[in-house]
Amino acid sequence: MKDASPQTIYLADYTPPAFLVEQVGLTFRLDPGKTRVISKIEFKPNPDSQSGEFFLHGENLTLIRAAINGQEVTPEVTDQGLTCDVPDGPFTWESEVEIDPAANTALEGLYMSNGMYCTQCEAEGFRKITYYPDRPDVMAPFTVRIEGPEKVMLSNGNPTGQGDGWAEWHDPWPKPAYLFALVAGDLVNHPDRFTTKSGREVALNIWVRPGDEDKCAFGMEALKKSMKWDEDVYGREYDLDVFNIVAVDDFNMGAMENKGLNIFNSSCVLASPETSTDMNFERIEAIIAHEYFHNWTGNRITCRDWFQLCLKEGLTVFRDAQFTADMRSAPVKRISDVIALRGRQFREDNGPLAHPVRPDSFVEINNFYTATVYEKGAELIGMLKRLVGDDAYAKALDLYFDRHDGDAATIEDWLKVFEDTTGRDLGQFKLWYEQAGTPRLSVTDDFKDGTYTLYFKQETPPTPGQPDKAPRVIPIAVGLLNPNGDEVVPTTVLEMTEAEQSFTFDGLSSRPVPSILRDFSAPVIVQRDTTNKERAFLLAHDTDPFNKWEAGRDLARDVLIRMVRDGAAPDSGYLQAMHAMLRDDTLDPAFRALAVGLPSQDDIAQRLHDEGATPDPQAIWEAGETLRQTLAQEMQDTLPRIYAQFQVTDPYRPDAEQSGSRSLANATLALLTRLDGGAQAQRQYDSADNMTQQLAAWGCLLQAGKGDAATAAFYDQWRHDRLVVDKWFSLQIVHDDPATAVETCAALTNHADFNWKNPNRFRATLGALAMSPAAFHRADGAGYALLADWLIRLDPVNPQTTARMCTAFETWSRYDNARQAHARAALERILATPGLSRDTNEMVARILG
Ligand code: 0A1
Ligand code: ZN
Repeated sequence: MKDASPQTIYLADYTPPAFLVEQVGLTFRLDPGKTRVISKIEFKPNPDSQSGEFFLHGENLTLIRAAINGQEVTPEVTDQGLTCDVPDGPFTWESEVEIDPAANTALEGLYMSNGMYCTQCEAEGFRKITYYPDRPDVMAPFTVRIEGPEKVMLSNGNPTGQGDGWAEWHDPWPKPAYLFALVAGDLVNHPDRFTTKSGREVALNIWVRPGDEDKCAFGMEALKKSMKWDEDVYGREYDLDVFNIVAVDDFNMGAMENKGLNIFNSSCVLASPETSTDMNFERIEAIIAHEYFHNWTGNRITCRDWFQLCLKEGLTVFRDAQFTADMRSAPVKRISDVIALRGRQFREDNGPLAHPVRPDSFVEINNFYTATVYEKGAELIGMLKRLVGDDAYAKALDLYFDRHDGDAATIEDWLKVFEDTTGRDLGQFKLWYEQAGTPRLSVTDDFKDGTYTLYFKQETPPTPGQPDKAPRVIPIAVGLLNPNGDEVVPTTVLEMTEAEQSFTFDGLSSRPVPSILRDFSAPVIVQRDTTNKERAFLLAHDTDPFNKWEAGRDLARDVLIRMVRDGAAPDSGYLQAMHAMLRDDTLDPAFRALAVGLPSQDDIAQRLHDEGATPDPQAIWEAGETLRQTLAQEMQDTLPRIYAQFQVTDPYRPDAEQSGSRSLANATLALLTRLDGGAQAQRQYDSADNMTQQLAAWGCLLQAGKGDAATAAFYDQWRHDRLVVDKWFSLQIVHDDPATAVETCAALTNHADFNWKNPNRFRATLGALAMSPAAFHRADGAGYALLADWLIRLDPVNPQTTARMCTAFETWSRYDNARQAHARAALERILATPGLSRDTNEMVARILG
């Protein structure tokens, strides 16, 4: 965990492994404080390697004995692993090590969560379990025997036997060590079955702690839908006799795609109407799909090295987004994804942590599970699909699965299947994988003699280590509307390849209104001088749902920026356009709920910063409050009607239709609360029979400063449910006045239920502060100081979660000198902490620049 001189690893230094593994046999003798792991591994020299050095990774292991071909050996052991002289040709390596799962608070390797044994091996956790070539290009079938008193003992693959105090598993599919998993404990299952399209019977299980059985049904349905969808859409079938999912409470990330044994953060699988919101249900469905889809994109075809992480993650995020779009509403999914992309990835790409989708160096790979690798990685797949067309995409994917099944592949392999399928040269497209930063796409236009011309210019600002950028290929989906609002040119994909390029449209009778970057066809920032009249026109007439929403968002952003920068009053055109949109019953309620929302405070801060201004987080928050108040007044006659119209009276279902209605009703309630002081919210709180309604109402009451009674009642009602208690911690901070949110957060860290070693609770509390810009960036630096105190405390316990939460500081240099000084002091205090982890050290050093 601690490393005095962290080393940078470079993509360019990749060399193939010296030895390959033919078979792995593992025996675990479970004991919380001293588990024994006995390994028997068949190695053979790799003909593709020049190096004959036998090196096995290993960290925090006590070596008890080692043997080669049955003869005891004494390897040279360091804190990173071991080396040993080995015979020429194939040989059998055996070792026995002791590990201490109970002391493993970092949650990497084998650890304990509420008395249950659990593993997390991605990216480099397996080396904390036993000595092994812990790199993704070493793949082997595993046989695992688990010995212990636990009721349930699971590993990858198919069960091959079990008896009193033991269980055996065999995974026939060669896999890298990062996909290894073991779970053992007092678990109960929610069972089901699935028959694959070729007739294979698969036993499905969701394993949970006793008491959580009633929260598995939704996840199981999501799993079966995912299995069917991957057969129907990608022709991918499941390949084992069992598929197990386990819920654990202590987990650094959302979930993990271990072969045949997916492990989930309990927040990402357990669901019931009383305890989970509509958003929780949708997220759970997407994460179950994501992990399941990894079986082909990640497991059957894995990554050659960790620089290729986007090969599995970008593609799998893209696939899970397609799945959600098919299961629910495609436009709503697209809009939500773009909101998230701008909120997390654009922010990353425009700050000190910017890195290419395929990075070319890292110190700690755990720090590169980022929005850039995942979400921008998925955008690249979407662009590729748009450029080659749906049919060629499908053919290229078939070729990818055929050609690379069983491989540890690279981005070059991925692009080559598209080149071979289409005959296109994707050399320029590859820049998207290699260059960091969000391109700015400036647009001007011109109309003459029936010809309309669009002029584009692309420019990507410098990012760390990359001062100059070459032009990329950008698919720009465009449609044209005539002044009556009719579409005269339907969506056309323009392929921009130059730094500056123009495209013409002939035969138009009047100057059209352009709808540019439809469906958000590329992850770029469009810059265009336009009028609010034109934005309102597009909001009313655009046939592309994404750009219709985008027009409203552009309007809102413009209004907010004028309010913050120039002290302007809210623009009446915007208010009227929003009012018309809210009343438009031809529109999907979920769309209306999204459209009535405002751009994030962080988005406004970034835009102001881009304009050369210094954003004031408090002023941005106040402008948002004023605008919402003004919107509420503008719509006062409509709000009660919409609120009543979209009440759901049928029994609760977390589907797109019902959740769309609830999201519109609750967006309306938030505005209504600004007029009635919370009377309606209190009624909704008192009568709510599901978490979506209860939480929305409580949030409104908190916002109105009327939440005290509900806060106490909510805790009394839910104190036994850890996932709901996370919401209780989080909402009190998120909805607090920025002037007091830091103190509220600090007070909550003194609450008896603040189990700070649990990543979910830590994120619910400190993460909530970090997500509230006006509070976190408070002028006196109290937000920075509180987070730094806690990060310093968490780092020795859990470096991975600490390092991730450091990203709260990534925008620090946007703000004024006084704030910058406070932020720098907090960051330097973290950096000066003796024994700081490699993870946190790397993050803070990069953030400081
Ligand atoms: N591969 C998993 C997420 C995951 C990533 C990293 C981890 O530890 C560093 C753990 C899990 C996924 O994409 O779902
Ligand atoms: Zn993934």
